[in-house]
Amino acid sequence: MTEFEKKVAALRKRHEELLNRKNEVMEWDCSNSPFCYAENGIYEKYKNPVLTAAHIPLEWKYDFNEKDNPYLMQRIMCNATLNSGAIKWNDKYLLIVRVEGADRKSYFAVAESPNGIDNFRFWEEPITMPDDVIPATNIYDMRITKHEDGWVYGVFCAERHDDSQPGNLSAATATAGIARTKDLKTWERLPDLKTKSQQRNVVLHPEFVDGKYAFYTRPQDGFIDTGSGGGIGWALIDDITHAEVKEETIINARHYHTITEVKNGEGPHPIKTPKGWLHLAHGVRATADGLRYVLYMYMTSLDDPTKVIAQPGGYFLVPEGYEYLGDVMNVAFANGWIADEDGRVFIYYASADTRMHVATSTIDRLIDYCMNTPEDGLTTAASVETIKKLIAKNRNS
Ligand code: BGC
Ligand code: BMA
Repeated sequence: MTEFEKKVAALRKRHEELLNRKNEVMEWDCSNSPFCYAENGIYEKYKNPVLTAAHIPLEWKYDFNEKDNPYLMQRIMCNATLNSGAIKWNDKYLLIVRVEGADRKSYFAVAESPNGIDNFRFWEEPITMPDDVIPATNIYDMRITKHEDGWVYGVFCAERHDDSQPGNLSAATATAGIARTKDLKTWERLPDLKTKSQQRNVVLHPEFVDGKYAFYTRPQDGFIDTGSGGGIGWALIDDITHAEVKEETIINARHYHTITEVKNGEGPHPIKTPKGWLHLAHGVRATADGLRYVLYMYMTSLDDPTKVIAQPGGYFLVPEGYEYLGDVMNVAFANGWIADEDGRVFIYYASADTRMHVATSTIDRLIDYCMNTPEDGLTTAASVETIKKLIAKNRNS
């Protein structure tokens, strides 16, 4: 073996070890402040992330020809694996990962695991996503929906420079891109969603409603600011191949001094349960240190998916410990989850726009959480009353 061959073999061995690493439920630990993982009974977090930039195939980074790459350098570096859509597919747990290169361009790639918590492996090549009429500069954060029309849809954010402000390099527009597939390999791009405002976090509901396609939307005045956009919206659409939002109603509003004060957005499409649709979403508030992204849940009615029937107060999941650290600090974001036949739920979330994790729970636990967590009373006085009610109940039981 030449020195080069030895180096390649060592590299491949380390990579295999990383890919084969077993994952374990994380011990809750608050003794080692500030790395406090607080037990909540609602879900389990895991020791290792399920995907990092180091998981992508070595062939995507290295030129393995000794003559052309004698130093065995990475020719194309990878920055992060984050906000992933998720779907159970031929008994495997699949993530449609947002992979971000060192060049800040995101692309989609499928990673597959036999059990949903470890051994995620990327398929051989990233997804080639066809462009809409006006090509996007960047695409990211796909929500995947197996629709009852028989197609699998991916809805994602397509970002372009806002050419109406030529002097401003940071002026951009966010639009919902729509594509569909039957095999997660070949994608047919449909025209982007037409709406009055900019849109991020658009999600396709899995069922027809009144014979129409239904979208969760998130109207926003600008590229970053939601402005008058009041929260998570809902729109019915006649033709998915020319999708246009004519009427949009806000179904999950933002509120002053809550976790959703600045923005909120639907996560993956909701899970249907006998008690209602279970929703996972993100809420954003401003801090002196920038925006804080946390996850929260709510439920809507089976008869009327625009009607909220449970709204547990506060957040559901936040970054903890090393999850705070990364490209964009203080961010937990989720756009994929899988409800298994046995009632288990795999919640895929990214931390700090850097890596992917899994948290596990069950449909029953999540319904219990949604139905029995007190609502946010929106003031300190109300929160104290809520706590005192619980104390009184515990006194009497
Ligand atoms: C980034 C996204 C981010 C958005 C708004 C985009 O350029 O790629 O990750 O959510 O800006 O900050
Ligand atoms: C948003 C999202 C994500 C990202 C987050 C934090 O606007 O759409 O892409 O995780 O910002 O940077």
